[in-house]
Amino acid sequence: MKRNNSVFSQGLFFLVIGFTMVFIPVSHAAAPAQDSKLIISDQVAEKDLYDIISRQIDTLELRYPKEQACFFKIREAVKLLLPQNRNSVNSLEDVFLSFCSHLEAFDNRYSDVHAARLEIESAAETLLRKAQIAASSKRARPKTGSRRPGADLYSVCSSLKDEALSEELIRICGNQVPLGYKGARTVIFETLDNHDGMVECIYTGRKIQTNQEPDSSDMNVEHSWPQSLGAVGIAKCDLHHLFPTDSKANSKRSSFPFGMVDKPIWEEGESQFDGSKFEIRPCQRGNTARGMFYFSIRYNKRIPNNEEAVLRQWFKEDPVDATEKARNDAIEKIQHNRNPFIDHPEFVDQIKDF
Ligand SMILES: [Ca+2]
Repeated sequence: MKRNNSVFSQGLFFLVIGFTMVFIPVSHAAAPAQDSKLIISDQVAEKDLYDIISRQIDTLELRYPKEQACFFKIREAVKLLLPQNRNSVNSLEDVFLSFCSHLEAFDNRYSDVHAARLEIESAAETLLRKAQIAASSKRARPKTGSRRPGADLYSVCSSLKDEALSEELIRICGNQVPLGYKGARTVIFETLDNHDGMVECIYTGRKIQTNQEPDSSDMNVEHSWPQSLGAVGIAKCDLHHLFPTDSKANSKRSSFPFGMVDKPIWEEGESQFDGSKFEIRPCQRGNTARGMFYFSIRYNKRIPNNEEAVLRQWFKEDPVDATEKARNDAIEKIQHNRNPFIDHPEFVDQIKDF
């Protein structure tokens, strides 16, 4: 599995989050890159997104004519995200990361293109998200009908192992209806993880009283699988690995792997951090492990061996309980897919390597 390890590039995903919520007419895109206030939303059509990117690149190319080779690579990469070219690539996400790396190389050489770069990347990320949604809807959707949640969905899985089981589970759980990141945050704080008006941080146990999304400096949404390691597009808003967290605990965990801590430099509510690993308090360990296993299968991502060994241990220490089952049922009602490792924890042992 290819991964883009550039810290700078990884940071971009956080930077573009703020650009995705408000729709401003596409005609604004014609403004020069340095003046534009364009903000991209999912409502912008793919052709218009491509036009936005093209115009921004045209503007930059006029300013930096010697960089034609770099612009050529950027244009070629973004073309692959368009509907007519998507079937020719194996991984849309890799295309997006390649696109970002070319743009980053250009940004690193010039100090006045950063704002344009963020706009171009925001448009490209929206294209990626649309491409992932289209790919998801193409797959056969299992018939849920009047099925009781969790029943009969996995009838052929008990005899399968490893790759065969993974493929079947992707077929079963790989068809969710994405909420968008704003939608996911709203759901978490207003309904999914709001119990009698209280929302609890999974790491520290701190609770806040709220009926809406709180200030992000107080409580935030944790991506158990970090955005910088691949939780982009529809994965960024997949509720099965998202949980409410205290903002300080969230920033301590950052993108660090989960693991056992001997000498903590931070601890709160039984969770600990030693500067390189984050240890989760016991009652949340299994929930997070099952969320990570789901993510690995659903998005075809590998978990590093050291971290996987800890997650397998945590998965056993903290078995599925009624609250976790209820959350899985609630998520199915919202995004129309389930975490198979909550429904059938034994599947974890049928996959030797996530
Ligand atoms: Ca638990």
